[in-house]
Amino acid sequence: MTDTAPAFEATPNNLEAFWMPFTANRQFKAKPRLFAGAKDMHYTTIDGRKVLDGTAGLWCVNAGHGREKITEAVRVQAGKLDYAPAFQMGHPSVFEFAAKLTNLLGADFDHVFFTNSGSESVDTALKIAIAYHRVRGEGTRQRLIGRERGYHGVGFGGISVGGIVANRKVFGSLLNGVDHLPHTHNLQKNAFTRGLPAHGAELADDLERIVTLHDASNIAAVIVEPVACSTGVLLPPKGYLQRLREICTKHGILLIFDEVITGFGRLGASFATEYFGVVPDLITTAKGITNGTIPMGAVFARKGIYDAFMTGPDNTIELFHGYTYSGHPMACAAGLATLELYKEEGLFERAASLAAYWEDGVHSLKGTRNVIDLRNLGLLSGIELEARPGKPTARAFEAFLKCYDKNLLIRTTGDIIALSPPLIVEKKHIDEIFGTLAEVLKTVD
Ligand code: PXG
Ligand code: PLP
Repeated sequence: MTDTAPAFEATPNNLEAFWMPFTANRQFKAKPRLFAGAKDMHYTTIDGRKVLDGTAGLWCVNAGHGREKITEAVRVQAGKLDYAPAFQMGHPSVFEFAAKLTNLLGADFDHVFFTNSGSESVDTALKIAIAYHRVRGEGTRQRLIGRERGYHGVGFGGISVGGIVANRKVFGSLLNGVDHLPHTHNLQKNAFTRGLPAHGAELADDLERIVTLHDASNIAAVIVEPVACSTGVLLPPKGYLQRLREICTKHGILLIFDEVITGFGRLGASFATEYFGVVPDLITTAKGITNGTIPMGAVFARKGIYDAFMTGPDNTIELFHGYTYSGHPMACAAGLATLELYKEEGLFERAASLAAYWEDGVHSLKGTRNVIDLRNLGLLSGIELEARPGKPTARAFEAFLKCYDKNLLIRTTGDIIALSPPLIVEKKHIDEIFGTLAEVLKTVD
C-alpha cells in the first residue's frame, strides 16, 4: 500500500468475505462498527471517534490498550526468534514464562500447559483430567460435569460441559457422559445484592445427587467458572465454591476452575482461587495472560498432577496432546511483558481498591427503567434488563447500539449488560460509564 492509497472504506463488497464470529453478520455488514486504533482506555473508530472501552475488548485487555512495554517486547521477539517447534524442542522464554506464572499462582500449582485460547485450555484441562485418573489406575473415571449457563468456549469439549443452549443446540450429540449442575441465578432471592449473593450455596449439593446416580468411580471432573461471566455475570452464592470443593475432595473428583475471565486481576486478586480462598485441581486461563495482545491460553495443574504422568521409561511422551503454537515465542514475550506491567503498576491491587467505587457506580442504576438486577464483584458487573415481551435480547442490543453512538463500548448477552473495564480505569471513567448508561437506559423502552 502506498501513502496515496485510499483509506479503508466499509462498503458491503469488501465486508462480505469475512464470516464473523458470534455476530449478526447481515445486520453488522449493513451498518458496520469498525475500530482502527486503541490507546489505554479508548478505542478509535475508523471515522475518528474515541470510544470508552467498558469491556476491556472482550474481557481481555486488562492493562489497557497499546501498552508500549508489551508491543516492544513482541517487536523484539519477532526479530529474534519468530517460531520454534513446540514438540521435542523449546526456547528460553517459554520456560521463563511458565516459571513466572506458577510463581504468581502460589505454592499449590507447579506446572502449566500452554494453549492458544480459552477454548483450547478447556479441552486440554478436560483431557488432562481423564488421562490423570487413568495413569493412576482409575480409568473408569471418565464422566464430566459442567453447569447450566456455563461458558467454556466453543470446542466440542467446551460446549458439551457448557450450559448455554444457543451454543449447543445445533451441533449434534456432543461428548458422551456429561451432566450439568443447576445454575445459581435466583432473582427472587438475590436481586440487587452488592457483591456475593446470600442464597444458593446448597445448589452445590446437587453434585451429591449426580454422584449417587453414576457413582464417583465413573466421574473425572467438575468444571465451573468461579464467576459465570459470559452468561451475564452470575456470582457464586456465599459458600457455594467451598461446598463444591468439599464434595469433589470427598469423592476424588477433580475440580476445574475456568478462570479465562476471572484470572489476571479481574476480581482484584491474581485469580479467583486467591480471591475466594478455594483451591481447584486445574485452572484454565487465556485472555489477560497476554493482555489480549497475542492469542494464548494456559492450564495450571495442582501439585501432584504432572508428577502422576511422569512414569515409565524416560523416552516416553507422557501426554499425547499439544498445539503447533503451544508456548509461541511471540505470545511468551507478550505474556512476560504483561506480567511485569501488572506488577509494576499494581493493577490487581488497583482493581481491588476501585471495587467499592465501581460497586457504587453499578448500584446507582437502581430504579432505572427496565433494570431488574444489578450485580458486581471486583471490576465486573452484570446489569439485567427485563426482556421486551416476545423479543428477547432486543432491549439490551438497543442499549448497546445507543451506548456505542454515545462513545461507550458495552457488551450484551441476552438482556444482560456486562461490564469489565481495563484495570487501569479511573474514577472519571467509571462516572462516565454509569452516567452514559443511565442516560441511554432512560431512552430505551
Ligand atoms: N472459558 C471461559 C470462562 C470464557 O469466558 C472461554 C472459556 C473461551 O475462550 P476463547 O479464548 O476460546 O474465546 C471463555 C471466553 C462474551 C465473550 O462477551 C466471552 C468469551 C469470549 C468471547 C466473548 O460473552 N469468553
Ligand atoms: N489439522 C492438520 C491437517 C494439521 O496438520 C494440524 C497440525 O499439525 C492440525 C490440524 C492442528 O493444528 P494446531 O496444532 O495449530 O492446533
